[in-house]
Amino acid sequence: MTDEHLAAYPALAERLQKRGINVEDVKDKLKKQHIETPSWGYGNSGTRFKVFAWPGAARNIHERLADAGYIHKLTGVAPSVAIHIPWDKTEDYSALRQEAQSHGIEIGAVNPNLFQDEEYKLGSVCNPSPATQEQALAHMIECCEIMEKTGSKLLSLWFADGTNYAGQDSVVDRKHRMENALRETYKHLPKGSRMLVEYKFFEPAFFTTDIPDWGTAYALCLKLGDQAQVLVDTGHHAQGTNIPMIVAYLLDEGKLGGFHFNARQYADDDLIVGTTNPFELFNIFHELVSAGDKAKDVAYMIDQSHNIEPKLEAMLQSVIHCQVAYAKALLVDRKALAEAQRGGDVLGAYRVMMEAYDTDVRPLLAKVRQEMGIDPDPIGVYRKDDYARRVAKERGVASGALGGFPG
Ligand SMILES: [Mn+2]
Repeated sequence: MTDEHLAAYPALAERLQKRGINVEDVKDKLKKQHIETPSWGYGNSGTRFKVFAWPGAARNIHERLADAGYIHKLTGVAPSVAIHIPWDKTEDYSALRQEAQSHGIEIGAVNPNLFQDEEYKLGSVCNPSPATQEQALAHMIECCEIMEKTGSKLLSLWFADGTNYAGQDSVVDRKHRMENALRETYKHLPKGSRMLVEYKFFEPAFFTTDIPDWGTAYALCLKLGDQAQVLVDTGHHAQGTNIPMIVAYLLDEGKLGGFHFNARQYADDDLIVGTTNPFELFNIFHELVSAGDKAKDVAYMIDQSHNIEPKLEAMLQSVIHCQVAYAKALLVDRKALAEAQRGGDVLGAYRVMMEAYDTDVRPLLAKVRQEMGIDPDPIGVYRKDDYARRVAKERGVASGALGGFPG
């Protein structure tokens, strides 16, 4: 298969060049793509019904770093790993940073856990109890300190806060508690770092959610300042929501901080990105490419829960799907698109998009990988390699999961 893709590259390159696409420029951009994988995606996690333990699933932060390093080695475009505190808590964060570097990766976003403590039953920062609010705030500040020590530039916040029944709590009081906690945390952000505020329309709360949508997250970030931006998790919207349009709006306002990529069929399913939603993902990347420099600091992170699929292979597949979507977006003939738009040529514009979307970019990606000095077929290498077999033997089948799952 790989040889076939590499053999098909010259013809594809010629065809693209004829369409006015600068293939060298496209390859350059693909080589610089950066997809961050989550530490929690390498350990056992699953659904509320059952967590199926995977032989070789990472049992601690050290194994999670090794796995993330392995995915980066195979793909060349996953040079950082997001961590979750306290799941990835350790005594010496400078040592953790060095350990990550020894695997060829850096520590990426730091994610505080604001949903697992007993005290958080009625919420974390929005909890009616001042003591619990304090506890949640102290944890977020602790995560800012961890950012300093690990060299992380991102504090990634998701709150499970909300209510389940009418009258349970004052929506406005909760709004004020959220604003207060974010304002206090913002003061502790390391220099040059950013706070990413994630939203989710429901779950675990089912009546009100304290940050239910991008507009609420955006309003909070506007009040906070330049270091606060919105994080778009692709699984956190009502059915039918046009996510690429949200992306375009936030990008233009300078308020798109990053993504949590995953796919869904029904709600926050956390499936492998690009499986159910490849066209949506393409349109998201089209908006990112269209935004040019305004998209230069966007953080691309994967946030998934692999329940029945092998952890490493799932992560590999996810990174590859992000590469495919970005590659296709880079092939959109922007001149032709602008002309069609100016002329009101509805279907002409649509066909420009589809010309890019329908292009088989596998030869292009195989060539990019070859030029990066890695194998053009990461899945093939993974399946032949002994890494997964070796860790299955060394680590065995771990009992227990991380317990719960971040948004
Ligand atoms: Mn998320």
